[in-house]
Amino acid sequence: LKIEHSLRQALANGEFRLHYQPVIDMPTGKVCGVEALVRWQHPEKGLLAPGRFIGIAEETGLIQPLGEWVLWAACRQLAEFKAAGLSGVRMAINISAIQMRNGNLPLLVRGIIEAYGLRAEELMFEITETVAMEQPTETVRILDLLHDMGISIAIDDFGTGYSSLSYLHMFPISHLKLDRAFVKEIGEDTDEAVICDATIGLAHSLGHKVVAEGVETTAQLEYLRRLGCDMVQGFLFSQPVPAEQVIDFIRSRN
Ligand code: G
Ligand code: G
Ligand code: MN
Ligand code: NA
Repeated sequence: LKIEHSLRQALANGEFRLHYQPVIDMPTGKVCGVEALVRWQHPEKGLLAPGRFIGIAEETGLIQPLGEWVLWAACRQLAEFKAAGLSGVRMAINISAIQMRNGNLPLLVRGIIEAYGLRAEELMFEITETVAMEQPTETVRILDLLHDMGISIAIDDFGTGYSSLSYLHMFPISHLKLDRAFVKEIGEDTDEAVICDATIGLAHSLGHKVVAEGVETTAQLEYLRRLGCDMVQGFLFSQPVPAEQVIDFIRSRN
């Protein structure tokens, strides 16, 4: 209850921040997108990672206004990237299960896009497998509306949930984000490396692009390149950083 109150205060006081992690296009090595990751600049505790508050925000329903703030902030930042001359950078935004059940989401998103003069094609929404599995009928309906607008849909943390690729064909997805738990084991002759290989092959045969998360070494990068992985993100390139820093990073590579 106390944390719920302070989350509410934090929203009112503007204590949330977005950091951005670049997503690298494998063939060209250029930055093709960024993922927005929320942080809480707590007045006493410092910068808090989402693991500390997203769960509570979901339980208390505060994820709705927080998620809405994230959408506005990420889209405003994308408009600023473009105004600063950066092009071809897609903004990926994490969407919680609770937000996906809000039938108003497509209209809200349309309003934000229009307010900042963006194109829907410049956005990607990341949902976890578990989100997609809960209330699949309603989720499919909302995802179809977002997809019809032109927004790309990615399944996040792929491989950690319960879904199978055969089930996911119901959803209008274009990207799978391979969870970093699998990437971590690459090069060590493990089942996880085999799973990486098989997942990329299956995803491609279904027409999906694959983004590998948590790439930390050049050995992992080169292995993923040989497997035909389309995009990568991870500490090898950059941690999630404030907008000014990600702009410098993009300028230095593109
Ligand atoms: O930034 P960090 O690596 O600590 O993020 C941890 C997790 O928090 C991410 O995997 C993501 O699922 C979740 N997360 C980060 N930002 C957001 C956000 O804006 N909305 C939601 N719903 N989840 C987020
Ligand atoms: O949305 P998702 O749950 O995938 O959020 C990405 C999380 O993974 C963020 O919390 C981010 O800080 C973290 N992360 C991103 N790149 C790396 C990496 O290379 N290594 C590790 N250990 N964590 C990473
Ligand atoms: Mn994500
Ligand atoms: Na992830």
